[in-house]
Amino acid sequence: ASAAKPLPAYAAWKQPEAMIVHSANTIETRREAFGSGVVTPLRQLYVRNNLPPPDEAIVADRDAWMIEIAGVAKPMSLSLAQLKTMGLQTLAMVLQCSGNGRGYFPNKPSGTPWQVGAAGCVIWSGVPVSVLVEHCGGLTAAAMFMTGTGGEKLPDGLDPNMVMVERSVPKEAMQDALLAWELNGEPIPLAHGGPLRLVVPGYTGVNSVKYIKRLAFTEKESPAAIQQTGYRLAPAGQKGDPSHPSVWAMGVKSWINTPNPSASTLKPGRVVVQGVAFGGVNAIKQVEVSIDGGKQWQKAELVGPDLGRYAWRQFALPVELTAGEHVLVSRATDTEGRVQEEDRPQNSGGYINNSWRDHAVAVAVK
Ligand code: MSS
Repeated sequence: ASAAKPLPAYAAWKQPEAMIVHSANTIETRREAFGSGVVTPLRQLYVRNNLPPPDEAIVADRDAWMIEIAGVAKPMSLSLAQLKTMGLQTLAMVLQCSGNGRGYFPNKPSGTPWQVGAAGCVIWSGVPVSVLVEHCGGLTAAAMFMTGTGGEKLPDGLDPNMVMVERSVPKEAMQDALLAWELNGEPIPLAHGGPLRLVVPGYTGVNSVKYIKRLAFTEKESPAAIQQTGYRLAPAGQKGDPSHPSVWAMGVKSWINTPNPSASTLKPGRVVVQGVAFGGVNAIKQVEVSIDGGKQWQKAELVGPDLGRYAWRQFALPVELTAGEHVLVSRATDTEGRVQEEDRPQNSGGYINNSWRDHAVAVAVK
């Protein structure tokens, strides 16, 4: 491994031993750092920014943060203080980058080669978007998408559409979405989108817009490049365009965190294979584990608290490992009967890698 990069100033409070710093805007949780506490501690949660984050000054007076609401019967501007008077919901969900697992694509798509750690299970508190919409008199008839705009200051002299973080999701996704001001019981740190963030449970991370300054119910998808050409499932070798599916809902996925390849030496005998599983928009029904690379499977136990359909479940299976090499894999099934795929979906961006085979863990027992 090359020399470790330091954590950037805005994320200097992260736990360095737990993180892989790919760049100042891409910081991953190490596979071996995921514990068995279900909720990912903020000091270990990954960070991904498409633009450098705004100045820390935006979280100095959180309640003064303003958001504009459009595409509703009564468009309005609201402060965070006002949002806090409207309602409260708390939601546990997997926050996962669209490109998590990109590092396992053999053709090396451009973008951060995330392994498993561009994901975490976190708890948001805020006002339900549905409550806000009701407060604003309901959606306009033309509304088809929920479009969130990030509050970054854009570089001068560039076409805003080329750089801004503005994402649209189908308007149905508003059902369980929140405008959140708290993360794991703390005011949302700047690194994770404070003072106010749109969170869209079951969808990939890019759809949960940080430091949101505008929420609009729009007839069309955002004209921003990040929506039109970025985050599209384009065939390998092709550039994304609006004819390719947008990267929206996550699929069924699981992986093993313990034991892991960095475990120095494992002795022959009993070991508890542990990992996490989630179904994107659906809850997890079961997880199977194989210690022979996917030839034979055994049902694992779902352990720990069930924090709802958008959270991940931990699984555990005690197994006997004999001396030699073992390839450990897990495969999840959601409540709709969808089984985690064996292969990754080939696409030029390296998105949505749910392949159980790619997430295998090879361990040497001696
Ligand atoms: N938002 C904004 N505003 N900006 C940016 O850059 N990014 C994305 C999201 N949101 C952004 C936003 C992404 S892309 C992701 S993943 C996420 O976010 C992350 O988160 P955190 O908190 O972890 O950092 Mo991929 O799909």
